[in-house]
Amino acid sequence: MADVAKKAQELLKEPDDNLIVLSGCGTSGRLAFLLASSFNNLLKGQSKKASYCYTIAGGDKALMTSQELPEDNPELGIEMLEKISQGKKKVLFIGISCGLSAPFVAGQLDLCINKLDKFTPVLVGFNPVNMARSDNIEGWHSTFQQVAERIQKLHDLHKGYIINPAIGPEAIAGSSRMKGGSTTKILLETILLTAHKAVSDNSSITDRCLLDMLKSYEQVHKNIYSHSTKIATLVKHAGASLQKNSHIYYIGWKSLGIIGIIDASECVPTFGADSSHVRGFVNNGFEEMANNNGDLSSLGPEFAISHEYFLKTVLPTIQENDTVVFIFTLDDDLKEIEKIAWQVKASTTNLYAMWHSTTEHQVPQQLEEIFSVAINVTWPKLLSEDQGSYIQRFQYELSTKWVLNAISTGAHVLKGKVYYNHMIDLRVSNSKLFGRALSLLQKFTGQSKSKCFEALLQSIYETDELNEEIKNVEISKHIQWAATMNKVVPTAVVTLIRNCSVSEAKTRLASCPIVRDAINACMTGSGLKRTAEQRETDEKEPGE
Ligand code: F1P
Repeated sequence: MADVAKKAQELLKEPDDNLIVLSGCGTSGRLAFLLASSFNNLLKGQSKKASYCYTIAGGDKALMTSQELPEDNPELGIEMLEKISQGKKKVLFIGISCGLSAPFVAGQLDLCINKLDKFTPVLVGFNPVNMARSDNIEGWHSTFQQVAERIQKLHDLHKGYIINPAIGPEAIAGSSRMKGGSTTKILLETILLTAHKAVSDNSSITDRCLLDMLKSYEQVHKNIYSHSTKIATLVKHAGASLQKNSHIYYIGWKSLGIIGIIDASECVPTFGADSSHVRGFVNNGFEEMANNNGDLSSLGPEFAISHEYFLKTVLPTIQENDTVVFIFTLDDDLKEIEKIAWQVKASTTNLYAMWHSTTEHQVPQQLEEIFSVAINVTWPKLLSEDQGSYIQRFQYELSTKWVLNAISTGAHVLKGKVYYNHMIDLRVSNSKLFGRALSLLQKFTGQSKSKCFEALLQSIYETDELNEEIKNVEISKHIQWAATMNKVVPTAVVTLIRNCSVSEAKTRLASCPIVRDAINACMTGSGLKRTAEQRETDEKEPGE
C-alpha cells in the first residue's frame, strides 16, 4: 500500500502528464467510478486539475444496471484503457477484481505489463494468486491467473503491485459486492488520500499514516454495528416487501444516493432480481453522478435515477407494501427531504431513514417523526481540514454501504433466494457466473460435472433433448441466451434431483414462490436434503 501511495504521490505532482486509472467490472467498476469522482472533486476543491479516470466493463450503462457480459472481454478493457490514457506520459493503473477473475481487467493489466515505461499496474483483489481464476479466457492468450503471476513477479521488482489481503469468506458465497467491495473502498481510499495528503504537506508517506487511516475505519465499524437492532428491523420490513412482490426504494442525497443506486443494481445478477425490485434514486440524477457519458436517462426506465423521476413516475405507483428508505446527511436540504418524505408517507407507512449527524447537530424532531424507524448515525464533530472532510464523507459512504448491503441481501435471504449460503437464483450472465452455476449444481445434487452441464443447458434452452450442436458451441453463446432467462439454476437443480423434465421442474418451482422452499421440498422428497447439509458441514474450511 505504501509503495502504491508513493507512486500516486509522484504522479499527482504532474497532473498534465500523468493519470490514475481505476477500473473493474460490476461492483468493482462502480467503486472505481465512485473513487475517481471523489478524488477528482478533492482536486477540484484545491483548484487543481482532475487526475483520475475510471473504466467499467459495459461502459457507463453498467454504473446503474447489470451489464455482466462485457466483463468476459479482455480486448474491450484494453481498448478503453488505451483510449483514456492517450497522450499521457505515466499512468498508474489500478485494476480491481475481487475474485482475481475478470477477463476485462486481465486484458488491461496485460497491456500495462507490455508497456511498463508508461504504465504501473496494480491489481486489487481478495484471493491468493494460486486461487486466481485459471479457466481459459475465450479467444485470448492467457488466463487471469497467468496475468496475476506476472504482476506478482513485477511486484518484487517494484514495477507493478498486487494488493490481495485475505479477508475471509463472504457471508453469502461469491457475493464479493459485500466484503470485497467494502475492502476495495477502504484500501483505495486509504492509499489515495494518504498520497494527496503527502502532496499537500510535501511530506513522506509512512506506514503509520496508512495505519492511522485504516484504524479510523475500525471506528466506523464499531459505530454502525451499535445500530444492529434497527438495521435488523429494516431488513425484516424490506424482506416482507420482497416476499409480497413489492419493492424497495432508496431515496438518497449526493454520494449516498449513488451508494443506493450501486446497491440496487447488484441485486439483478446476485439474486436474479428484476431491476424494478430494488431501485435507487439520487438528487439531481446524472448531474450528481458526473459520469463520463452524462445523462443516460433516455436509454430506458431503469436508467432514470433522479428524485424528479421518482416523484413523477414511481411515487404514483407506490403501495403500502413497498419499503422506502431515505439516506442523507445534515448538510443536505432538510426542507426538501421533509417535503418528499411527506409525499411518500401518503402512499406507504413503510418509510425509513438512515442519516449521518454529528454530536453537535441533530436532525429536527419534526423530520425524525415522519419515519417509522430511523438509523441516526452520530459522528464526532466535522473535521474542517479539506482531507478530513473527505475521510468523513468516505466513512458516511462505507457505513451506508454496509447498511444497504445488509438490507438488500437480508431481504433476498428472507425472500428465499439463498440456499445454504449460496445465491441459488443467480443470473447466469457471464462466464464466471456460468462456472458458479455449474459448481452449485454439482454441490447440491452430487451429480457429475458433465451431467450438471447438460442439465444447465437443458434449463437454459428449455428443452429435454439437447443436440450435439448445442452442446459444442462456445460458453459465451449459452450465456447470451441464459442472461435473458429466469430461474435457470433452480430449474436445473430440480431436473437433476427429481430426474424430471424441464417443464415439470418449472411447474414445481412455480407452485412454490419461495425458491429455497421449492428446492428443499424436492430434496426432502428425494432424500437428498441431508446430503446437502452433510456436504455443507464437510466442506467447511477452518475459520469459515
Ligand atoms: C465482478 C462482478 C461482480 C458481480 C458479479 C459478477 O467481480 O461483476 O461485481 O456482483 O458477481 O462479477 P470481481 O471481478 O470484482 O471479482
